Amino acid sequence: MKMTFRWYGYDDKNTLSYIRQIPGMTGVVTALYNVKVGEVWPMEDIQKLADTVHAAGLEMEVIESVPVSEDIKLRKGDYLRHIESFKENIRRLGKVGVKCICYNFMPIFDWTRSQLDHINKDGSKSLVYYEEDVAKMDPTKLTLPGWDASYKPEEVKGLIKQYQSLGEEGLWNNLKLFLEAIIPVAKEAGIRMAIHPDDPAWPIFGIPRLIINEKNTDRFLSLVDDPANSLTFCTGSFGSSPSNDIVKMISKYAKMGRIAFAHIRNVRQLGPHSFEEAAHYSKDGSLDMVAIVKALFDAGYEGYIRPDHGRMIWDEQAKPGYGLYDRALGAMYITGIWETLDKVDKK
Ligand SMILES: [Mn+2]
Repeated sequence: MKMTFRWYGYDDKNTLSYIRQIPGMTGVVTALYNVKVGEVWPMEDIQKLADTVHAAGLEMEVIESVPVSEDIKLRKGDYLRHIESFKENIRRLGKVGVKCICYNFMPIFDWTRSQLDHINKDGSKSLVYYEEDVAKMDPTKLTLPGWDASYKPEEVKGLIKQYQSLGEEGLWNNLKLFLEAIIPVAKEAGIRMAIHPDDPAWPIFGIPRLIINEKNTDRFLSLVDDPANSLTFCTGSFGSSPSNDIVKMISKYAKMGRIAFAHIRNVRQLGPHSFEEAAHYSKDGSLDMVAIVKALFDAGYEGYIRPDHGRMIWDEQAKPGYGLYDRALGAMYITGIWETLDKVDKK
């Protein structure tokens, strides 16, 4: 495995030199953040980003994310042009040594939480999702860091209606047609496409969500049965739902060779549709982190791992979920489990 760390580009106060100082770190997971969804990423900006990362002694083999436009997901408006842009972005990223692209197919709402600064018993702060609070939210006014905030409330309302009438089967069909267009390009560019599951792992605000459980993930992988069509296995997203057997799923997909990238984090499940993000340490949440890492190890996993959302600790001020400290602890914890498995294995 290769341990990586998300870096939000030049404005990220968690600098490349800080990231480089985390033991075992091989590279960053990043993107261009100033290009409109559906447009082509300028080659000189991609090259500059790669050069900057490489100059810091790190690799840039994973991009998270190349966003998929609502037009593509709905197959309306500018979708054909947006698909061409997406294909061109794959080709361009391949030219600077990118090996894996994370993306998602979540309608309108990216990851959703009811609160970003819930205070835990130990004084740290976490992102949480309480079903009763989400039920009271007005989805047209909702915005969270990292979301595409370019839609006005009335546009969001319109989009929700369009997804409701498209329905789950319609969305599956649009995803299949998208994959059929991009996977051959990715293969040619030497890139594995790695879809991120929907977060949380159930439909919200009455709109369909696809990558939420084992059955749907099986279906996704069969849409284009090729290693270039793979997963970003996010333990926290799938693990938001107690009905998902995370260890079974990660073990199965790793053995199939269909995990290109893994987001490893822990969650405390509070019910079927409520959870709190926890420290990576197994005892702090509901997931068995050793069993999760062991599943990858036993499958001979050679893909990328990054610690996922961390808590806010030690008074750090940062983008919710993306402070330096707790994610660095998470990275070391995962690396420690991996090293232990490796050394015990060789005895
Ligand atoms: Mn994730």
